[in-house]
Amino acid sequence: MTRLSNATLAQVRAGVATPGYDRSAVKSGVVHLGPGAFHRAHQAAAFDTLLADDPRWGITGISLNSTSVADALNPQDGLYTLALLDEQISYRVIGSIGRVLTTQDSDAVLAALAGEDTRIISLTVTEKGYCLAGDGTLDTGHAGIAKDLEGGTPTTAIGWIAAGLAERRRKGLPGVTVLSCDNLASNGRKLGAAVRAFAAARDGDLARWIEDEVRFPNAMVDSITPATDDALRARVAEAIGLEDAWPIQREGFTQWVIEDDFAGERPELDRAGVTFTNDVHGYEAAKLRLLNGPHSTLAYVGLGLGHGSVADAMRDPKLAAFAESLMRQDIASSLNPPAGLDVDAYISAILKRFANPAIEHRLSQIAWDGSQKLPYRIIDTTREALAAGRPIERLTVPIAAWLRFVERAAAAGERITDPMSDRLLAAGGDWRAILGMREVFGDLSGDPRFVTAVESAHQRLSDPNGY
Ligand code: CS2
Repeated sequence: MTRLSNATLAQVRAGVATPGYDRSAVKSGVVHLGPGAFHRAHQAAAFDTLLADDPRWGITGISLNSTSVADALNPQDGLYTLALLDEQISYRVIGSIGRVLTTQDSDAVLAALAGEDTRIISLTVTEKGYCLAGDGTLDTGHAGIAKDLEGGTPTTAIGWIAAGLAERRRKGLPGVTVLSCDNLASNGRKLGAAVRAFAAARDGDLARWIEDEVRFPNAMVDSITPATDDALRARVAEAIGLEDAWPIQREGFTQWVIEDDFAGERPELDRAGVTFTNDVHGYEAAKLRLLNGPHSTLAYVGLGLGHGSVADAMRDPKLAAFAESLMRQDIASSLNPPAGLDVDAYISAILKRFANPAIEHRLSQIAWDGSQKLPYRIIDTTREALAAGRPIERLTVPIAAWLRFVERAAAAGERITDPMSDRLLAAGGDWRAILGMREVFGDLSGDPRFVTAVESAHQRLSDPNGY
């Protein structure tokens, strides 16, 4: 079968949207670290819409740890298909990514970061890619950060951003906007502080230049994006009439709220449905706590019950009702929603998205990196509930279910995907040892009310249905 590329774009079957702009006129205004499925489903689709009006916002992707995205997309001139999984599935070929570099080609990566046309450096590197300590500041003891601080070719996202900014300064270029698109509370603030701390440890003048010239807006990103599988590849080949090595799928819903704090010109992403605001915090907390928190709950409780996907877990009436009570009774009271966000309606919409039967979103995928995700998703809410004197019985269930998940893996001699996996599995038989890990639980580790509530939930979960 002929492969998707610039040369074959005109052969894409009728009914599939293709870039309605001249790709050869597109400039690379965005350099994106981590062009994985979420980026290609979300930000790249928004820039694709914008490119119809303004050719200055094409994307250069940079893969930090693997060549697989570059290998799949470069032979396709960066083109790929996005499947939107609503009641009716629709397909759209996205053209905003021009090329994907890998950090093996370090000169090209540096040149892209310090390109004259580059105005935004964005990133989706997941929670662990920020190399933060438990208090949210740069973990200078992190092996990658320690190595990058010594100099040489960077290995971490933080090291690369600092190197790119140093090069921009050396070349006399203006600063840029560094835009975090990961699910961390106050992602921009934390990233900015981490990059400045890294720079300060190497070059005080660079740190001051960053302070003056570079902006790090907070942002909330949302769109459910299950991993690509062979079934998707086959469906896409059928729909577009060409081979696509790495199509992406997501739900129809997408949301991107960005703090209005840019270095220089702001792309008119509002034309692509993006919201610019001065108060991202309210949106961010609502999304992390009401979507990602229950997602992790369905994952850890659901896996214990043998469910495979989010939609399967939502077909379990007891578990679906539990998730809803958690959201409406425990999490909603922790929020300070922005004006205009109707929390009840937001919860109903999320529950409907979870139940979407067109989406096969594996619970095992969501269960990755629990030590990094739970603090933002559940533990912050639990801490605030305790401080305010609200009950925490339900909130401790996902935490206890995660402990059970680690225990099961340890007992079966299985690996888990988590940067703390070695320590977690070593402690797997002793949940108290895990609860003592302050980088995950912070001060709650030493709070007897918290430990007692987790112990009781853990006990109840000796029956997977006993939550
Ligand atoms: C999920 C998220 O994998 C996970 O941990 O909770 O990827 C979730 O689907 C997105 O944040 C939705 O915007």
